Amino acid sequence: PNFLTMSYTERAAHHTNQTAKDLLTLMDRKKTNLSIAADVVSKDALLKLADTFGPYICVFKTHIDIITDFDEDLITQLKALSEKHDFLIFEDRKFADIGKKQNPPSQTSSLPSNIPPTPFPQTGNTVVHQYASGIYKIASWSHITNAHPIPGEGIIKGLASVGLNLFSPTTASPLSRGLLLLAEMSSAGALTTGTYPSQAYTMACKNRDFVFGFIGQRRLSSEGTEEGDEPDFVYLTPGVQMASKGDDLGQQYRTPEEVVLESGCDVIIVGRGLYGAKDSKKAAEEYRRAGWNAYLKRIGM
Ligand code: 5FU
Repeated sequence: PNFLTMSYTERAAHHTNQTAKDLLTLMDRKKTNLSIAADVVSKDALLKLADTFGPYICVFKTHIDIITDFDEDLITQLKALSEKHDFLIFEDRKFADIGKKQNPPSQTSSLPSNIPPTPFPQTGNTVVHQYASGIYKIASWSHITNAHPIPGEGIIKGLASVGLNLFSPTTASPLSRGLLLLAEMSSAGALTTGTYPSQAYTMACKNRDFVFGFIGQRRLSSEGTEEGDEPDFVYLTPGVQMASKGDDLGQQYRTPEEVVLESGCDVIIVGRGLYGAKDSKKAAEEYRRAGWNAYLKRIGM
């Protein structure tokens, strides 16, 4: 199948991960492939961005660790806004540490008996805790998160042991999370070159229950896969702006057309181009329309 010319909704059927299905159908339903990079440092500012840009976006991208006055009420309110405006939350955590423990059985049995059991400590290591625990408990509220493939496949296994085993505390129904691998970065001099993206691709293919896409600058080819056997992935692309070509710290910008039409990516992630604009709603509608028209052109509509 040629996923490039297929609608998002048609592609949803080619995914097993529930978050991927939810995202792809949401995009067509809401007619948007726009995501905001909400890089603000206070709770109020973050919630304001979610409420202002919520109607225009499919994904609200956070860096939760830059919020100076983080509290649990922020999460409660953000979740409510995600339901009100129909968008998914993506914590851009860029996990990059070890996943599975070398030797889980002996570690488990050596736990002192006065330490109460916690949901995940026996099966994984650093990223398991970073995803499930700490102050932010990312897995409990973020539909999507991402990881660098640099530590090897164990990072995916570790994160999946959390993200695919969650239950809603209120309804007791499963909450299947989704993971994106960082195949390429937008910044100048990024080391994600050579065989790096294709190795990320191979890792993703082996873990499609959890990994449903990439952060990247172009749709990756699947050399070596049998014809008709090619899996689909969703591509979310940062480094998008229409008015500027970059910043003074190495960010490199491309337009929605370049990203969606020429490079075959799916979701445009825009930060300063949106929250830096004088007229938020006008900018949101411009980026939404540019991204959406590029998609319609791509699928021949
Ligand atoms: F993985 C990446 C990447 O390759 N480039 C990025 O810029 C992530 N980003 C994020 O996208 C970065 O952390 C910001 O949150 C956002 C870009 O914001 P901008 O204001 O549109 O440059």
